[in-house]
Amino acid sequence: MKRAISHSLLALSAFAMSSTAMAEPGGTGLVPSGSSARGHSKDAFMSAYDTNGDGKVSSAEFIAIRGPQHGSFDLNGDGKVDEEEYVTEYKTRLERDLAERREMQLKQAHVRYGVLDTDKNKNMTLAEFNDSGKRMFSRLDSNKDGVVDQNDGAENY
Ligand SMILES: [Ca+2]
Ligand SMILES: [Ca+2]
Ligand SMILES: [Ca+2]
Repeated sequence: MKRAISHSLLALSAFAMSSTAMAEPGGTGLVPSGSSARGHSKDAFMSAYDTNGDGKVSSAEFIAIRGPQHGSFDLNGDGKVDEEEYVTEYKTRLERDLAERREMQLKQAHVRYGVLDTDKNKNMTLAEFNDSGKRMFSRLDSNKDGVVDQNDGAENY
């Protein structure tokens, strides 16, 4: 049973990762997609600027992207980017990312419910809820003394 649950949790995280990966091509290609999550990482830099996909970013390749990137911020096309344009562009991406994350989290809540509703009758009884709680508790209480405390080595359930 323990094994079955960790498999479904694995499946869950694999699902989460594939949803994120599928969301990536939705980006403009000009601005690092998902940069809000990955920050200033080299990976984000490479995926944004390595346009010919040879695993290297030459300074020419880098500069070639900067112009269109600046243009993507310049919403009124006057060749300059004011603060509002810059923040609006970011806000648009942020809201898209949050909407995708929200959808993913809700899908995961449905998956978790499926795991909790053991007999799949679309009602989670207290007994079913407690079964899941017992598994959680017993995984954390790794020395099996009936108490979860610093003497238990398990870091997660
Ligand atoms: Ca402008
Ligand atoms: Ca049920
Ligand atoms: Ca314990």
